[in-house]
Amino acid sequence: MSGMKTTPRRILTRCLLRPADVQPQFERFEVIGTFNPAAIEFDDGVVLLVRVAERPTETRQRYVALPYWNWQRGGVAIDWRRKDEVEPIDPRMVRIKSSGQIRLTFLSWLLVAFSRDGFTIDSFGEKAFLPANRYEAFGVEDPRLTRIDDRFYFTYVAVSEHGVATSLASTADFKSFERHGIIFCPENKDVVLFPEKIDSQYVALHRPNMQSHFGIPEIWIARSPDLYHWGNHRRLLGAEVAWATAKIGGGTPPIRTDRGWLTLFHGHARPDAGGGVGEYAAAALLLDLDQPERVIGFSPQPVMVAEKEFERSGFLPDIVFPTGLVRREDHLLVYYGAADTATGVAQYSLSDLAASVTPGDWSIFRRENVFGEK
Ligand code: MAN
Repeated sequence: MSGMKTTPRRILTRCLLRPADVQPQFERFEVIGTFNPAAIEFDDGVVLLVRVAERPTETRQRYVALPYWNWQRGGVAIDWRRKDEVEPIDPRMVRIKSSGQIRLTFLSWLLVAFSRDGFTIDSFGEKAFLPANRYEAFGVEDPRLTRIDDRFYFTYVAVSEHGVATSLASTADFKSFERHGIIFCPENKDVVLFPEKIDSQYVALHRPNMQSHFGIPEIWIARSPDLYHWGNHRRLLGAEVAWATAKIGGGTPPIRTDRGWLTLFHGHARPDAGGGVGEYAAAALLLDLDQPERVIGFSPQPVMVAEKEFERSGFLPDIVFPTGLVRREDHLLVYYGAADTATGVAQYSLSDLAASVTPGDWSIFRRENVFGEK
């Protein structure tokens, strides 16, 4: 392996939260996932917003239970469908044969959790962030928290029969939340906000999911004057990441470092054989501080792959999905979803992670990454 950068080692890994640690929110439901957490420094500790996935405990022979949020009545409901009416896709979803529509086998909401030391959960917040409108009927998922001035903003995925969109909400205290509506219309997820304005504009990474299949999903970058209206869209990263052949997406909201904006992104390779969902791994990306549309470099190989038992087995095995980054002096705490089941935290040295990034030989992509160039 001479000439190759060394892969940064995890200094420490902890499983922070498992489904058994959380009470279901809905009657006659069970928690099957506590994963993909947003995380940010708060009150001398860390606050997390954890995606909790629940499914009905009742089973009926020859039927599948498809839970949803009845937004008109404001409560959870179950759509029982005959098994011969649906086609199973993977543990997460089925396709309704008559309409071709996809439905989830679970419903997600967001739980507030507090940690003083960053490695253990001390308490949960009282207020749950539940689905609330027609765009959230199949759940609210995968939040990402960014502090902008004195307010905590979080993007989250709103899933419904209208598609997979990304919405924005905010809070000052994690006791009450304000919804700001959809900021990226379907299909778009993995939206992370930068913590500072650049040239008086907010900046976000996002991941449009094209239906046309001209290419594979890529990470894009956009700017906004007010967090609501997004424009100046540019494609940032995709096919040049050799190990992310099926999907790539933003992971953690970026943090400012001497070398540039540092963020972790995830990538997904299609499994060799049919059946499984395939591995999700993560790597570091550095963007220019003044012009984040310019990629300084990325780690050519994943810096984080599923290796611990709780990452290798669960609802969907072999998944690490970073969604939060907290800096502790010269270390980073990476908060992530493990196997679509649990929440983990992994500690890295900041300089190790930044050193894994190589500009590499991808000059052909550079021109289109420069803001203003065609
Ligand atoms: C994918 C997965 C699921 C998620 C849906 C809708 O299938 O990420 O976990 O529920 O998208 O967002």
